Amino acid sequence: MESPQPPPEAVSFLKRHRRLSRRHFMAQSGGSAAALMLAAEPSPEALKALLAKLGPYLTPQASFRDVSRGKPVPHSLPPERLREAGLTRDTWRLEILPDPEHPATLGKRFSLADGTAITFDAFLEVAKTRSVRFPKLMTCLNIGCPLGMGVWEGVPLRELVWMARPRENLRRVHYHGYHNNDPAQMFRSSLPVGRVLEDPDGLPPVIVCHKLNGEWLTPERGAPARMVVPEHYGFKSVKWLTRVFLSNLPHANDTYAGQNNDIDSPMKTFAATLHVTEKPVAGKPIGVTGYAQSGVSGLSKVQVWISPAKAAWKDDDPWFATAPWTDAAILGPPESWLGGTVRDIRGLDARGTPARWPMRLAMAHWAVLLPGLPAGDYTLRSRTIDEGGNAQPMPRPFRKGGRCDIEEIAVRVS
Ligand SMILES: Nc1nc2c(c(=O)[nH]1)N[C@H]1C(S)=C(S)[C@@H](COP(=O)(O)O)O[C@H]1N2
Ligand SMILES: [Mo]
Repeated sequence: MESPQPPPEAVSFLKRHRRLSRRHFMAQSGGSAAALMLAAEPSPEALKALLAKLGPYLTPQASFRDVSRGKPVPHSLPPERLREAGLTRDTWRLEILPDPEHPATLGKRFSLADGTAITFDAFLEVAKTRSVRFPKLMTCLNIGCPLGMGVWEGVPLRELVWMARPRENLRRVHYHGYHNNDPAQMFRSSLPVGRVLEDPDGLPPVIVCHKLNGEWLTPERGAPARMVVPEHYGFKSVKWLTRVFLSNLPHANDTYAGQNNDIDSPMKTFAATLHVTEKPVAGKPIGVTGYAQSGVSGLSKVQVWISPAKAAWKDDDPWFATAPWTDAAILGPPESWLGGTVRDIRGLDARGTPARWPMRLAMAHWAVLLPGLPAGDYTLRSRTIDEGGNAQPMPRPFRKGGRCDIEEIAVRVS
């Protein structure tokens, strides 16, 4: 059912959009007739309804899309089995061990066998002084749309690594989650130790995460704790984390390397459409809204291009780089993060204002009003330009390093 009142989040989007649209559309005046019309009408009706449809900026935990392997998937275990599996906060134990095949030299180990594995209480004790939280989109390398946008909170993995007092022969950290005690079901991922110990280029740390959007992780999201790797696709963020190996292996050994996946490529920048004016009428402006993922190279622009559906395009320009794209307005950050509890969210100041916007590794919404068109069939495309000036899908167009195809949507004007 349609609700007559836009939800509060949507109202704040409208406010953000009004602010932005004036600035944005004024900057374009002096250009085409469309730009002049927009300058005269900073909050056009055709966009209002579409902006009101945009969902909340942060995805409620239960609304995340789920990517989980296992027979049965661990989060489907009944409560008693969850306890047996060590997947409740009072039964969880995290092991930190030397890799049996390529052992790092450690001063201490945390193991189930000798009763020294880390309990959730011990973990929370470290979290008291060391926990960090940061905004991040969770995106699967192989799915076209993000799974959800969250503020992820946990203990930097390096705090736990240092507790094992590594001395030498440590080049890689690999880790896996609960897998029904069946080695064939193991889902493992790995990182170079350098990335665990240090955060290059202003990235947040790799964390062992226990909270999402201010709440305990749910079983589906990987409770009691999962890895969260800020700049990588979801497969590095192993759920139901139970074991961390400190290893001298010099290369990746991720389960996800199967199926031809490129497991070293970090998150890409790309755009997708969410809403287009329904049943657009000839000569009337067409509103479009969407979202963009800002990858490791950031996001400087979102652009759209609408062209007759059957029009041929240059053979030597597969990504429409030379097409007459129109800039969209990137909407501002939400007015409220986690109900106003913005304390200690990486990248935000004490009042919740991001130091840069759009934020890297996060989502941004965008909107644009296109001039009216004659009746006919059209193809609408959107794309991003990253902070290096690369138009999507460049600089990394290969699908197995993350989905970033230029989206195409059919629009009929009548
Ligand atoms: N233990 C475990 N962790 C896992 C997975 C899994 O199957 N098992 N799937 C991974 C993949 S491929 C993705 S994309 C993300 C999805 O996170 P989400 O289900 O919280 O959205 O979880 C990752 N962590
Ligand atoms: Mo994934």
